[in-house]
Amino acid sequence: MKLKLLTMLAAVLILTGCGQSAPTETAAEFVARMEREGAELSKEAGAAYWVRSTYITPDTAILAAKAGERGLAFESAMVKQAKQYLGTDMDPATARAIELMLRGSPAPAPDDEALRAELAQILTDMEGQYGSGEYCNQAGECRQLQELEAVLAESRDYDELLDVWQGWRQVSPSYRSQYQRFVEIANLGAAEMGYKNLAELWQGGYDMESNTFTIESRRLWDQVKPFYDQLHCHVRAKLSETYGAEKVALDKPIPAHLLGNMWSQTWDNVYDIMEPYPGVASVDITAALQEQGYDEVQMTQAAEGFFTSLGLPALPESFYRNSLLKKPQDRNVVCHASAWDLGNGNDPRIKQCVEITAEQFGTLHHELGHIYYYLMYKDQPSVFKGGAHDGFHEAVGDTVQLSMTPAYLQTKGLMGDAEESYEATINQQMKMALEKIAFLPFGKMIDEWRWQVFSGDISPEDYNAGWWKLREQYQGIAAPVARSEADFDAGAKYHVPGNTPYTRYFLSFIIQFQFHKSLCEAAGQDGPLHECSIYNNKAAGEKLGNMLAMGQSQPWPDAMEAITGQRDMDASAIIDYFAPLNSWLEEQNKDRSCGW
Ligand code: X8Z
Ligand code: ZN
Repeated sequence: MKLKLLTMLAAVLILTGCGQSAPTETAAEFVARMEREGAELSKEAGAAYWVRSTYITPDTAILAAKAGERGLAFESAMVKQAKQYLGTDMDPATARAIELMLRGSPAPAPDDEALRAELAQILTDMEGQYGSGEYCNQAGECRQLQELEAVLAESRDYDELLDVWQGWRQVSPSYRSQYQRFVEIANLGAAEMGYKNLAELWQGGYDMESNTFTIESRRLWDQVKPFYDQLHCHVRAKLSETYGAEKVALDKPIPAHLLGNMWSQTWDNVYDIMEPYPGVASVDITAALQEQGYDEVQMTQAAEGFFTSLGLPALPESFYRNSLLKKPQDRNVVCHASAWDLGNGNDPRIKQCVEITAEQFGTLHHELGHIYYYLMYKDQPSVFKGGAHDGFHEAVGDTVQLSMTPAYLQTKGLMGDAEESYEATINQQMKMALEKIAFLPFGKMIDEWRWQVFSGDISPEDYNAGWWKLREQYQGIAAPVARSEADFDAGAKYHVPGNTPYTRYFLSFIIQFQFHKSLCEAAGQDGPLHECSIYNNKAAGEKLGNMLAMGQSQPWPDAMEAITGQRDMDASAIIDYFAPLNSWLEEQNKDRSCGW
């Protein structure tokens, strides 16, 4: 296999006298060839990665790293040749393809065999360590991430929460030095591609200059920050009532382990503490799913049912055969949920250790959103298979969930009579805000940290201090116990060892409300946004499906226009959506002193 690859790479380039390579093909021929060869290679890489992620052993590490190495070599050769067509005459589709090739991947390797191998191995290894991580307490009981997360969600015992919060953070220090090495190598790769560093490459994936994008994402954060501050103020006050002012001080950041989530990224698990009007219109979807005996497959089918109600196609039969929906008992897998576009669009799968809970039901919709994107752009050439930008890909399944209103849940038998009152609205909005608004600064700060790490503004000696500075600045939360540079708390979040860029989720949480608003208009609903459901509406489904089918063939503002009629990302839809809660929070906070 290796031999074949090297022959292929040699064929890509003909060396000229001065060591510069000159293309022997037209740009369109080149793009067509990359399409064929890339498809072959991604078949192999897809198979290796899938097996690795669903079967973590030293053997699968070797296979995945080797496949990764070949992928990186292909990418280097492709980029080298693609560069040579810049500024030449090309038809628009070829020009777009060349532009996309030159964007690079989240971990570009330098053109050096040894460094490529090292990079592929580090990436495989870090993800494997995260996936098989466990915390064994002093009594010798060992628990994996999902069990620890369940404690964070359910326990209200300060010390028990602290124990699991700290416990999970004992896994990541072991790959801190690997992460540092990853940064060095990938920065070299980014530099070879013509970027200042990997930060500039990551910021460059949005059809605009890197620095324009950073300004744009800051603009969106500034739009939503006042609302976040209101929510933070109220949540801190309630936690202080629950745990006492000596544990949760009213003028300080919130201790990170009290928010119901391992990373304090969404706070809806502590809704019970926050419920504005106790007992009004309580919804317990977890209980409903469990009482009705849903299993993993039935939950997935229920999520599929939402998409098909919009007129989108049924999932292929292979989806259920090939997906991993249940955590295997006999081996380690990467449980962090993901969607896979295998078999050139014909074999889409998800990998999710489904538990029978409302949260996991939400994640299933999220993952199917990715799958429906794959299905809709299946006939595009592979370079155009991708979200209009990565935030679009993340937003599809979440957009659909915004239509899971109490009225919808009632028709599905997952909720009793939907009560309609001001109190019911505020309760429901609180629950949603604890998920959607609480997330925003987290969605923003993860890459703020990585951008600074890649650019060198945060040096390796300051990884952890830099992390907590941003956690405090953006989220207003603090570590509950002293941290040091022996820790690697950023690495305790999947996307850091998994090297998945995170700004995509920040963007998604904003644009999904824009999508929801426009799809509701297409469905002819003109009531308040939080009451709208596009369930069963074919006009909304068609609008969504048409946008998805564009893939990344056009710059994202075109896709945004296709679905919303506007060309910008904009937070006014999310702010409108939560208008009732925003006023309620302002009233609650009027005599409090907010901020940290
Ligand atoms: O990682 C995910 C998905 C897979 S793309 C499950 N999400 C982010 C996270 O879990 O941190 C979805 C929302 C945020
Ligand atoms: Zn996702």
